[in-house]
Amino acid sequence: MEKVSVLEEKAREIRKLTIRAIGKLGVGHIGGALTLCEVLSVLYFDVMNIDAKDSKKPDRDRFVLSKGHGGPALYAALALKGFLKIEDLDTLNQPGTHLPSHCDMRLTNGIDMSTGSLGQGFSAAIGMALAARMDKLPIYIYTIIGDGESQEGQIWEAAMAAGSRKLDNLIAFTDYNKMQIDGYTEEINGLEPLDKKWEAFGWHVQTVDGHAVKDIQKAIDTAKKVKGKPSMIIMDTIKGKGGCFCENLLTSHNMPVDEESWKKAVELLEKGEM
Ligand SMILES: Cc1ncc(C[n+]2csc(CCOP(=O)(O)OP(=O)(O)O)c2C)c(N)n1
Ligand SMILES: [Mg+2]
Repeated sequence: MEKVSVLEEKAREIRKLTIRAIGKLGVGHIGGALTLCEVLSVLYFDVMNIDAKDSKKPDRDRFVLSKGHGGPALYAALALKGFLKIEDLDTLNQPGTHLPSHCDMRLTNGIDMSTGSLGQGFSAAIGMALAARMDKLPIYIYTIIGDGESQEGQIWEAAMAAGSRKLDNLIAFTDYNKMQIDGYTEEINGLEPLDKKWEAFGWHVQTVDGHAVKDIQKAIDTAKKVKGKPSMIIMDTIKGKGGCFCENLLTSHNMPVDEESWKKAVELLEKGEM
């Protein structure tokens, strides 16, 4: 396992690059991007079998960001891992870019599935896990869904299929930040008891602090040992985590970001004050 301090530093780098890219663009889904920095650090810098020099190798692990609006954080991780150039991040969602705000596998090196229409990426990940099993590939499929996204009927249809097919090569995460586009998840269409729901669909379930790299590492390690069930790791997260102008704000879902705000946020992260 990679050292916790190394992964925390990578998460900080992902966070700074995400804030900078959305800040330079001036608007974006910053809240639901900043929740992902720790899990992306663990996946990309510890867990996943991937190679930036051979980005399409068939026996690579796959990652599907089903909540595709979190793309900017994933691009930051891919850039730090060598799939993209760091300066590419400055083109985020500009005309002609290969980094659109939502993930597009036809445009971006290292993206395994196009996502953005909530609910669909999760089904695609389950298809990939079935295909990997048929091809006898010793790989894992990782995917992240949102808590608001979990209100989609398609999520539960897919959950039922993965459970009944006992897809133990599938490790999913719920980014449980308790907020969605226009309100608190529990007030709009409550998910509780979320862990019991996944268990009832035949999944192995764990709940972790989604901003603690050590807990995420441990949960993935446990998930890999589970046989005969797909795994759901419910991550307790804070929307806008680490951004001084957006942390824990409902309005962080898709907000304008001015230059003073993003520069201040990056400065505080560099000083270790956020
Ligand atoms: C099928 C579909 N319906 C609506 C949207 C618009 N939309 C984008 S993000 C979002 C809220 C998602 O909430 P959540 O999954 O909790 O995301 P997070 O809090 O992680 O940003 C919505 C409704 C969409 N992208 N796809
Ligand atoms: Mg949410």
